[in-house]
Amino acid sequence: EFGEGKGKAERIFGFMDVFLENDPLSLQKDILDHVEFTVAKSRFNFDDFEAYQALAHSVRDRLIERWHDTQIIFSKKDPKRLYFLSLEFLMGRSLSNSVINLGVRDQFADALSQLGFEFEVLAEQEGDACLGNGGLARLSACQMDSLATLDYPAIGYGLRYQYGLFRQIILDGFQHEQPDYWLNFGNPWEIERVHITYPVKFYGTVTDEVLNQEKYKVWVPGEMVEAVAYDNPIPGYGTRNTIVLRLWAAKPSDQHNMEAYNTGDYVDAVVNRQKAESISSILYPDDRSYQGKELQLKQQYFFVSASVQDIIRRFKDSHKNFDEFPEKVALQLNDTHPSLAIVEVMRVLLDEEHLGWNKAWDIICKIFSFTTHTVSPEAPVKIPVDLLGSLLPRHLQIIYDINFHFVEKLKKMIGLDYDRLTRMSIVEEGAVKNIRMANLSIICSHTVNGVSRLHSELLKTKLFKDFYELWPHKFQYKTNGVTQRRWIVVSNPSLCALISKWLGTEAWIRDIDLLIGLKDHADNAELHQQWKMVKKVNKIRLAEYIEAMNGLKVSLDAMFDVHTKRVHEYKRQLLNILGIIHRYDCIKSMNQNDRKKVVPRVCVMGGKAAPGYEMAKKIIKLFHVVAEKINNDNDIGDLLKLVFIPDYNVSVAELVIPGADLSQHLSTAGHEASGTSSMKFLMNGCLLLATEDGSTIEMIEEIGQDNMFLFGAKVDEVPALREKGPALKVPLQFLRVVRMIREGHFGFKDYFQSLCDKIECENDYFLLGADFASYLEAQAAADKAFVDEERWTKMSILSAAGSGKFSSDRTIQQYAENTWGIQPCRCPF
Ligand code: 9GP
Repeated sequence: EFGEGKGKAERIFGFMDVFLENDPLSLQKDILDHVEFTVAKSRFNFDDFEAYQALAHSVRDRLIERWHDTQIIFSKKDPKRLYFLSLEFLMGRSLSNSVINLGVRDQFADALSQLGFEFEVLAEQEGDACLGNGGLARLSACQMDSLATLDYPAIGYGLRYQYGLFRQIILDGFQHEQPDYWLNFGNPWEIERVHITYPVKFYGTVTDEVLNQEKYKVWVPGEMVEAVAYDNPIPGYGTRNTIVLRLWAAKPSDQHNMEAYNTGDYVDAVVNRQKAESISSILYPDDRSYQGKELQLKQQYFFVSASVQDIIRRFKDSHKNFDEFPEKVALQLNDTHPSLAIVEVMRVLLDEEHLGWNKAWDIICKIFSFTTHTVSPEAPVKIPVDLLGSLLPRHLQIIYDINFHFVEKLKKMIGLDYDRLTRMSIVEEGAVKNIRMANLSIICSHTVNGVSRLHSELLKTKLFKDFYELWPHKFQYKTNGVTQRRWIVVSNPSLCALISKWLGTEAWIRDIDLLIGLKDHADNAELHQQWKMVKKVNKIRLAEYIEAMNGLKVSLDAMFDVHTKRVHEYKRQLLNILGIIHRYDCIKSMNQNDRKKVVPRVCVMGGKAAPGYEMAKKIIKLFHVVAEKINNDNDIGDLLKLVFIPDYNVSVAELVIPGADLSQHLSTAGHEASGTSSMKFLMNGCLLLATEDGSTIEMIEEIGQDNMFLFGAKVDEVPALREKGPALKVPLQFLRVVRMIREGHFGFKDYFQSLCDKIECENDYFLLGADFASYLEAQAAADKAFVDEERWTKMSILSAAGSGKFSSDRTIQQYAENTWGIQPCRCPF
């Protein structure tokens, strides 16, 4: 039979394999075809951007072909599928990643060079797809790559925002935001599916109807919007499997606002239809707090409703009833943003499929798993009941019903402990009644995952303690990981080649555990030499970028010390700046002899502050004023240079990370759920200067604390330090650097007072003062290690060698086995 065993299947796939050829002539013909007919330029006259577009379309053809083949196998074998629901995906660029995963990078490069183009130059033409804020969103992208590579039958669902994450512009050292209308130049990686659309309903009323003597609820909507699918193929590496990320865009529906039509107000009706598109137009730029704003809630429901309809349609295509639904469907909630999916599935099963409460509830409890990405008690989403009831009246009823059943069951289990019952209820009582999306997600999911071991402990002992005590079996953790395909193979080709050479194989690109083999060569002088060369090549690349961006020439002999991530008080970019001021102050007071011993540093910072986050914006400004002073101090020269990289995004990260010698991860212990950028730095042989927080604790186990620069209070020490408040002793150096800012040493004296107050007078919640001395010690240890080149290189090799655990391949495999219950389903070659 087709797709099984030998014979016909292999013949068909054999034929399919030659459907699109990958020899230079065929590739050139494909590219020129696309120049002529897709880009509509003469094949005798086209520029780099047009060549990029044609190239992207030729690659896309190959992705589509493999995706179709994968679909055939999935349809035939009907495995249990994972549906990964996430409101954010930070995909970055697709070209290089795709050709590498397809295994046609060199072939395309050859074909292009014969046409007079350079692959690397064309790759630079691509813009970034920034459909997400930070860690959570990039994690989703890495996980999609691993799902495809490991042959798991999965589909990602999200929103196709017209405006991605804002572009950060720095003017006079202040952050300004500009809209990122990323689709301006088209997006060759997506396929618009005009025939895959679903109506999504909002507002209206719920009525009772009787069918076959049974009472049913009927939701009569007040507004209808159409969800249109845009498919983005995601190729696996070393496999034919190509899965899809399906993003929904909102379009007006013919029945958009029934009332306006009925009243005959034509112009209003058209304006309202246009408004429909705004649902998927903008990504909310705050990476932590999601308040229950109406448009945000509409976005959440819009993408959830379309995805659920799509999932149920696919299931019903090949099944007669819902008996097998839990054996075929796993739904992953990436944080609480998609949690309305629970209620939506319940609504469909009750009101449209008429399964009855018990059967529907039984299904719900078997299909959902939930991962939370935060440690902040304020972060979990709460939706005001009034808002939810007006936008989704039927969903509110269902939530109340779920809560009623839950609380009744809970009373039987724990008795009338009203405090606990109140804490665990889905409905938060108070002046404003709220729906707690985290409680809903925990109650309805079979598994609740944290993103590192420490995070999971904090969930169990603090954030979700009540639930953990009730259902300890539900709580698991999967330490985050990142994909080595993007973060080594694509972004650091020289290191990739070196690793393959020393391991004698490229197999580590799919099997990251092999990376540990580098450990055997950690003392090899020849490897040291080549390892240093690779770092140098990447530092040159970064230095050139810095010069092009900031006009600043930096010394390659300096330690490139990088701190790049979203700007947050808890991530303590401010601690880094205070450390820099201290370093500057020390150098200034040294004589020429002592200065010779100073390790020159290039301190690189990058990251966006949420537009409404005043403190974070002040931190960015502070970095700039300090940079201005130090960089223009001729007395300092190359000993200390500061660089802010504006608009830090995935493709900039691909350039910055390989060029870093040292990277900083300074979150106050207990605040970073996991952290993933540290994993990317580690894989690139960059040494970490970090607190014992999030996944760093597991890194210490893999790499050894001697190969890292650790500092700061540990998570169990933090509460006692906070307790001390103003009585906490802080080092004199700390007081001195804060005073320098207060007294206007760097200008903008008044502007920075509130920043200084926060760390000096207002309890210093994130403990900068308490951790300052040990931070400086860790910095001094890093300086000391850097001057001993061979020691540093060995530490760097050991960092990369020990980074295998932090591949998203491991994370995904654990999810597949322990949470989703899915099996690989491989497309034959
Ligand atoms: O802050 C966490 C970060 O620690 C984690 O690595 C990442 C992926 O799990 O998620 C981040 N959280 C968010 O981006 C939003 O809560």
